[in-house]
Amino acid sequence: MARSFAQMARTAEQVNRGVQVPKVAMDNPPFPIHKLGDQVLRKPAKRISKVDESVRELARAMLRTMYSAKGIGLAAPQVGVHKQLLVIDLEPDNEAAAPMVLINPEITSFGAAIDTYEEGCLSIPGVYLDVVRPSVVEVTFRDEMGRPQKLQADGLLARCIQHEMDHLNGVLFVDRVSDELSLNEELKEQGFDRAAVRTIR
Ligand code: K2U
Ligand code: ZN
Repeated sequence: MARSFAQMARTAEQVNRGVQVPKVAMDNPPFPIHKLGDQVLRKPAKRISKVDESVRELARAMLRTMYSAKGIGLAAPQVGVHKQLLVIDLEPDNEAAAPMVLINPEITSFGAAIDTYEEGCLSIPGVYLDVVRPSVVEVTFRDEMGRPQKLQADGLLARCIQHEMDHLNGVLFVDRVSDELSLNEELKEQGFDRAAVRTIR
């Protein structure tokens, strides 16, 4: 049965809009963000087998939670959902820019160059420390409509993708900080338990 123009227009609108939500801070965000020390953050996320409306609804709720916390990225384990789903929006002040939804992301290659960048994390508020990571990454993923995507990222996007993908594997940026003194100092200042860090290398 042929679809009416209105039905086609609605589908097109739905496809284009994907999971866009207003980029505003809410009084009661959909999810609490779990903090360093909570074992929820250390449990690896499972692959998503089917990208359906429930996955898009989860992405919308994560975006509302991320905008409310003034973040530019958020991974599902941070809100206690162990699914391989992350959202990124590098332009949180631009309503016209669509956020990114990465489902079952995999980094297929790292560039040779490395960068140092002062990272923060919505799960470790008040702690900002330098982390060294590759400058460029190539990543494959499914988007919010389940379409396979491949992306080469550099700059802040490459940094954010790596930070969020670590969350999917139960890794936190503080695990990658090499400056022990600053790490101990900042964690103590913010009241976090140093034992909650699982130093890599
Ligand atoms: O906790 C999170 O995963 C959100 C992270 C994402 C991020 C971490 C390091 C570098 C880039 C992104 C941040 O807390 S979002 C806060 C923020 C805002 C602007 C620039 C950098 C970080
Ligand atoms: Zn984080």
